[in-house]
Amino acid sequence: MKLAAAIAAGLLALAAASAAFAHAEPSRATPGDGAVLNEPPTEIVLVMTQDMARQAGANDIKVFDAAGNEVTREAAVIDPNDRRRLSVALPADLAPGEYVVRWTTLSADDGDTASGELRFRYDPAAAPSPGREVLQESLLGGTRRRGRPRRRCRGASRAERGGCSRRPSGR
Ligand SMILES: [Cu+2]
Repeated sequence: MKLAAAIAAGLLALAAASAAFAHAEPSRATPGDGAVLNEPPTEIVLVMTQDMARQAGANDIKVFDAAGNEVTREAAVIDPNDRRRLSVALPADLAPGEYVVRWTTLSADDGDTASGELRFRYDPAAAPSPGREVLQESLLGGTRRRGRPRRRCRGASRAERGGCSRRPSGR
């Protein structure tokens, strides 16, 4: 009983600290930042550090080619079962080249907006590299995921499995 209260207090403190210092920023990215891919990616998936507010247009991912032209043709969507997971489909005819992934979010936790960009390269001839798939650890990820069904882990991409399994924090 006493221990449970102490744990609850600790989680509240952690939640407060997280709300004060963090926004809904990518903790995991697929493809990873700086990835070199031999096959064109079919979608961009970002898992955020905080829940996103379900508000039209507030959360989005736009992908631009090296000339600055947007290649994404639809708006990003928040996973109906996971308010931290934002994804957008990429056109099947993506040309080889460098791409910039610009994301923007509205946090459901504290109402803060955030934005940033990641990069990947699609080059059929280059040595492939996964890039940085883990961008930062989610402060609340461990507590929020407890007790949730884990079906997202099954058959999911590498980055998503990383989000489900418990890895040492060094990664
Ligand atoms: Cu914030």
